[in-house]
Amino acid sequence: MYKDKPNHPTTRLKNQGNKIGAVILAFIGLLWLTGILRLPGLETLNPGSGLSSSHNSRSWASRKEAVRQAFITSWDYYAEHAWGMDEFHPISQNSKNMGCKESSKHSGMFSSCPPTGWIIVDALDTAMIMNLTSRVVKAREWISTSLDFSKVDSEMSTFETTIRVLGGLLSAHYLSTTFPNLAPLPDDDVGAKGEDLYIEKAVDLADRLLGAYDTATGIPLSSCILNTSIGVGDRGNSGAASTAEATTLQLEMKYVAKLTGEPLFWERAERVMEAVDAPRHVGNILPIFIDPNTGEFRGENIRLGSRGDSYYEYLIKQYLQTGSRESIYLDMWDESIEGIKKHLITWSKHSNLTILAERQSGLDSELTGKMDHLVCFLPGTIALALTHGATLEVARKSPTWGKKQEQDLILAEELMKTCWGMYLVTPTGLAPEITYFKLDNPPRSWNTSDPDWEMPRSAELTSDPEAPWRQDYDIHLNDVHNLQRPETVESLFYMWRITGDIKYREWGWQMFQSFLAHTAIYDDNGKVVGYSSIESVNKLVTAGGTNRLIAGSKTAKRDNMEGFWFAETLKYMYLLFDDDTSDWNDLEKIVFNTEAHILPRFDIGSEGKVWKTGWTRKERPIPKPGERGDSLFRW
Ligand code: DMJ
Repeated sequence: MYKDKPNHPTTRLKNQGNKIGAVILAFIGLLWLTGILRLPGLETLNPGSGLSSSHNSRSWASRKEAVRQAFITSWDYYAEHAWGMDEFHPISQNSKNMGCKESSKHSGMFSSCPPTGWIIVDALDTAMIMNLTSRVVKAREWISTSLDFSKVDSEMSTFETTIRVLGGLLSAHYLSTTFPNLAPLPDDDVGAKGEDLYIEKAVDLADRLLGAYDTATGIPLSSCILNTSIGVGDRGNSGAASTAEATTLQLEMKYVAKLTGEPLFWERAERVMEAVDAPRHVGNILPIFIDPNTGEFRGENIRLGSRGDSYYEYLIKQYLQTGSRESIYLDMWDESIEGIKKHLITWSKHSNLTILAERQSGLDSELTGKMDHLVCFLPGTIALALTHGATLEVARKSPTWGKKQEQDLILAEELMKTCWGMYLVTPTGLAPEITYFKLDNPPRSWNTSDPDWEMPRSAELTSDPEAPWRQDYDIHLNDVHNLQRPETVESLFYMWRITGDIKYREWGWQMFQSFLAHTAIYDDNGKVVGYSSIESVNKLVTAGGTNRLIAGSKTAKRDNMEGFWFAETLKYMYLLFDDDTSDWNDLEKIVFNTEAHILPRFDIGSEGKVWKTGWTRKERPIPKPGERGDSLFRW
């Protein structure tokens, strides 16, 4: 649903109540958050104004608490006005369920289009790790009494339903059963409504979703009607499936198989990987559409943005999920990363920023210097793939660590910086949905022939408003919206945990403050009641907008609070500032699904005797001289 970009912003401008009061309170709030103003009796936050401010654990705990408060505010407002509904529009206070066409004020009536848990289930594991017991109890009660997939008769996205709802239920099951001290249930609630609630709902949902996999190739159709378990092809793209969507279901289905002992879930998910790998696409980077009936790619648009992104993410995460036993997925990841370097990486014209570009008409077509915000998951995922979740310090002691690994680390660091620059370059401090970059003509490429070649390093992103690096960022009018997306903070989280470089935490804190300043919505008394995606990261609506703190409260809002604001953006922010060392928070023991739901790594049994990879990769066809893939050509 969010894979189709760009979204064209409307010119909707909302009057948000008492503007003067809101502005004053926002300003006071910001002063408080930045530590300039300290109210007696309240735990104060460490000043975030200077990036070199103190890094003691108390300041990080305070910052973590500030994120928790933003989650509570968002959750409580949703609970007050749209409890149980799938979408929430916090300014109008309208809401709607997935199957309904119109949104309206919450009536509590679900009969015509029942709810799917789109927000509650997505938000649940974040509430658990934040120890928000009463809210978790309320959500659990709702899941028990109001979530019934057998009633959902609308076409649900196979991918989104899997990553958000199935992933959320599985994570809730894992956390609540393995770590009962997280948001512990009150004594008199033990066993209420069935202790197996989350897993029962998850298995029912997974079973219904399998209907989408009934295709000639096993590649799932893009939608599924849950009450009948019937798959529906994407009408908008002549039935083609999105590559990322088809290949971002495996962590969830394999965990269901592991929990239930039912191999069908495993086999169906795995068969998709075999089908997608079968054409052995040149360069090991894939076009973003594939035909579920023939298994052939549709078109040659190759990118790591929408419809391409999480294919790559789930390669390395599948390898990690099953205890690093399924080397096929590591091979596929390794080959893909080499393909990405060779065909998609270039550098910006003025400041050598590393750019993850697109080939919109195949590997022989020109590079387009365009980065969806979605691609910013990659730096963190590269770091995860390099160390498998260990710290860099430990990973560097491994005998397999060498020059290639150091080079990939630089790639991750540089891409991280480019993504951070997307935030730094705008007046709101928030990134747009899509950014274009000025490239050389012709664009530079990764040097694969010279073993001594060093990757270009970028210039410092200085605060000078005239600094040349700013000229490299080119934001088009259609792409100026911000949907509260998580990818950059997701990568900051991995980069911080793995490298231990404090700057990633500081960048995250700065980013969080920008979210507070520019996405908050207010009630008539000027109190912050929630957060919304915004129309433009560039436009401050007031005159005299040099004062970001004041002007920021008047960005035009889109009137939507996204599920992934709860599930991902606030979760990764919280974990970025979290020093907890529990197993559920240990990157070597868990994998996050693509919606940031926490799943355990597990053993597939020695030599895969219990669960195993049931397929091998096909031989790559030998290209004729001059054909693509020939050594004179490119592979
Ligand atoms: C999330 O739903 C998932 O992370 C998905 O893989 C793509 N991005 C959105 C949020 O931006």
